[in-house]
Amino acid sequence: MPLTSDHPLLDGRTGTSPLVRAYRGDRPETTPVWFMRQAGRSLPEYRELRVGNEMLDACLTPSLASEITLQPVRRHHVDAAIFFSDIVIPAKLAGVEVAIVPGKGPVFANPIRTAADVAALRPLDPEALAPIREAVAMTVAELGSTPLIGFAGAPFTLASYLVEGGPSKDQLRARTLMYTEPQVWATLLNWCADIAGEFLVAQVEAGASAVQLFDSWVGSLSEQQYVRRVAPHSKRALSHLRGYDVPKVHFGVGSGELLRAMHGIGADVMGVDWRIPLDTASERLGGDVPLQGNLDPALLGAPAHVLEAHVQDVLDRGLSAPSHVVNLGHGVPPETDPDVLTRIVELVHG
Ligand code: 1CP
Repeated sequence: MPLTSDHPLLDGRTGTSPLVRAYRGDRPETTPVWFMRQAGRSLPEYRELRVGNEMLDACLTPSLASEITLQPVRRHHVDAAIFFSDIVIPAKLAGVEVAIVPGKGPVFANPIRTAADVAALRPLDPEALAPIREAVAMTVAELGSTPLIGFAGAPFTLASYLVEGGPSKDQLRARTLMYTEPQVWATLLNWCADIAGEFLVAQVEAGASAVQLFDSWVGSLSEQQYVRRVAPHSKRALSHLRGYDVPKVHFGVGSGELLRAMHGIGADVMGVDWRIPLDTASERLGGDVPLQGNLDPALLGAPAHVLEAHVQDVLDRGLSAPSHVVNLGHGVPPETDPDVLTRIVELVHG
């Protein structure tokens, strides 16, 4: 489906913004920058707003989700907002019982481990996405010419949480299921792909100007297994956006060996983690893929001159790609001094 003429990408608000231009392979006058997990615990204004509000309730209360999304844009003058939500929200809206435990992450009361568990998963009713559409619309109305990035968790990362029942180090249980019950696995990943795809469509239709598909834990897979058992489902998630002309970013932690295969699912831009320099990433991708990344979050706590040299190095290496959006190699750690992030934005823009 095409975007409507009042969508920010088409009505003159974000179509020529530095972020959208860079995502489309162009080099704007200033290099755009935003940060994964820019909303959240590094900001005192976020911590204040969260007092008395559970994480998932905040995500599903449009005024709160919108305000939290806007906070880092006001403070840091980043080139994009990323919608404040969580990768488990579509599962919750499809009726799966999940809580976000402070200091831990998403925890599922009933992990999905058998054919019967998978068969009992219900589709996501588009009506259930109403709070998401409302929050996105409210946010976009405030953002003006700053694009909003919508996002979803990719099927593998989402399925890892569902199978494990919560965060895990190596996604062992999930990978065991992948090998031993390939049919159950495929059905589960298709379900994840469809709820993620619908979540993305809701955000785009309500005004998001780009999307990012997070396959955060994909680095625990071999390339062979990724291509065979995961990539087709990630492709299915993005295929929900067929016909919508929005830039699609794909990102995974520890994905240096998988960059080419991950790009192949239909991504326009590849997010790169901190383990592989951008020039190497660009070479692996054939030199013609816009890149996003890849400051090492560990350097956010380093002395200013060390951090500044690192930012410059990332900018220099980013020149090897057709275009570059500066970001971290993974999310902002909660203990980050937010002034450091503001300073990075000034450096990149300067
Ligand atoms: O600015 C933003 O980026 C905020 C929006 C956002 C996004 C894009 C949040 C809010 N979560 C996510 C995606 C998300 N959630 C991912 C993919 C990105 C990534 O790799 O970081 C993943 C893996 C999750 C799962 C999750 N949710 C975790 C990780 C647990 C683990 O396995 O290590 C955690 C801690 C959460 C909770 C969560 N989600 C978001 C925030 C701000 C928080 C912390 C909640 C709090 O305030 O305590």
